[in-house]
Amino acid sequence: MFFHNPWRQQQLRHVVVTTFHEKGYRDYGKRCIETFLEHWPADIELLVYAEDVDVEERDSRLHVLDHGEVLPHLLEFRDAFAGNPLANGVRSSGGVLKRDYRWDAVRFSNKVFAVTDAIRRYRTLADQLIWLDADTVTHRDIPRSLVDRIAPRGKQLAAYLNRSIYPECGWVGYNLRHPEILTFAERFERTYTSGYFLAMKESHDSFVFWKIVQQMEQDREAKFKFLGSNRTKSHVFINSVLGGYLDHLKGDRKAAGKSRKSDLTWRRREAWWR
Ligand SMILES: [Mn+2]
Repeated sequence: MFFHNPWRQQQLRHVVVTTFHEKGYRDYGKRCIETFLEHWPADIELLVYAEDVDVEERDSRLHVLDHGEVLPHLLEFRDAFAGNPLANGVRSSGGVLKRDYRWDAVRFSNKVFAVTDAIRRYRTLADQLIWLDADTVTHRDIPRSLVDRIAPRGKQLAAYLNRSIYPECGWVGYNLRHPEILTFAERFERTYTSGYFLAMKESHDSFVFWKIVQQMEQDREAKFKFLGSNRTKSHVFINSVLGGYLDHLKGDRKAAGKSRKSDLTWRRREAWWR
């Protein structure tokens, strides 16, 4: 006989999504896939939006989509703003042209259009969609209970790595059962396609994500789950619960294949960090 146990949280269905281009595949994407297949629970699949690159790995848990084929809105967006320096990270400051990722909407739009496509694609097939940057390495078996525990539930539309500035969007858990999830996806995409990002203080995906979720919270359309810390400014990913299982190779850490010990704000005991 089976009893319904109200204390036991229901097991959720999860899917993980990422994207990379050819160089990214060689530099970190391949390792992201390999370590995913090695350390993630067997019932969780990885969806990859691959841009002009053949992914060599074959696995029943790995699904590869051709970026150029399935993301027509991204290609239209890039074409529309290709000639606009303001959309490509170049701004004039005191008469001098400066490059800065904070305004490189075209570069970071990859992530935006991939995640919005994945949200629509998996809307009825999974409960949580986890965006995971391809410049991450999974270094230890991830317990299924952890993935369930940190997932957004009920009125929470997403679970993200908050910090004192815009969040770290290398990991974002989206609640596919939330009634406003398609509204979120629509706004995320439209901020770019409409050109509205040009009027914003910064236009990379993390900043735009932050502005949209803050507005949704203020308008009481959705709540959110916070996986980070408001006291941290940088490296919130590896200093959160996620650091026990994953590393996030930001910037030049990609070449080293590992974050620096000095990136940790507290001592981690896992083998990876020793
Ligand atoms: Mn990253």
